Amino acid sequence: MAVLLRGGSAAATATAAGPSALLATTFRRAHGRLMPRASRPRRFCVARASAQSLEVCAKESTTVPGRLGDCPFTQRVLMTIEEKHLPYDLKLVDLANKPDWLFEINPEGKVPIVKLEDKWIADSDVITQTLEEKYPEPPLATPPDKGSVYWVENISTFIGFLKSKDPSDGTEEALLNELSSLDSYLKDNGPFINGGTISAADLSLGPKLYHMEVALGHYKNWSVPDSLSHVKTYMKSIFSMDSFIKTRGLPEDVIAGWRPKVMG
Ligand SMILES: N[C@@H](CCC(=O)N[C@@H](CS)C(=O)NCC(=O)O)C(=O)O
Repeated sequence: MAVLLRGGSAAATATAAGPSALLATTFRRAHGRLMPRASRPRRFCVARASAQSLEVCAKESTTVPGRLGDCPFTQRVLMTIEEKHLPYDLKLVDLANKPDWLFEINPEGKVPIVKLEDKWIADSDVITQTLEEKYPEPPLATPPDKGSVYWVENISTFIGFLKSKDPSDGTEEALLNELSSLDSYLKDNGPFINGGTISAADLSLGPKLYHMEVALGHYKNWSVPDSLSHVKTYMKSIFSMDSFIKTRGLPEDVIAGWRPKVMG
């Protein structure tokens, strides 16, 4: 697979080869501008695929083949890697047509999966914790008392409201209650979960709030009320981070991804 990340958006081209075959032809993701694939001399491309790059298996877009998809767990991992300024190679996986090698490296057949020191690691919780241990600078760990705040990991009420067909079933109210708690928390402790600096909890929550915004905007014509100003400012801050913009899925992919849940 070859990866091309330019400017603020992520795009990638991929071969159907397995993970080890991919490494030899992968452009190393580095900070700064990358030249278009066609204009790169081949020997240069191979030379840049160093053993130090992290390999990241990520969901492929369902609307634009060869582009990074809309998985919030993968985005969390990629934002962590970006914030730690680590080089990486993306391997896009068509989750509707999973290759055999995916199950070899993760029997659950899920992404994200990251290769660290020749070992494949699955699950965004495990991956981000391992990255923090191996690459402690800059530190991103959220102190346990703040990171364990219940809404940080879930925004579970968003899915209930998204799936709801009955406007009076209380699912919107449940989401608003959850967001109100977050708003109060951010008002007293913000602007981020750990105060003035971005930390792991924000990198987990931000992509989920993006899914909430895009999916509820599309399917319910709903947005976070202006009264929850701290949540709105929080979302704006995270959504404008370079690491977020570079790793986010297209709104079309987010919408397509939630369609079965909405229709089901
Ligand atoms: N707990 C996992 C969840 C990962 C996950 O559910 N990934 C989705 C894509 S967003 C996936 O791979 N789905 C494929 C499937 O369930 O078959 C994590 O945090 O990494």
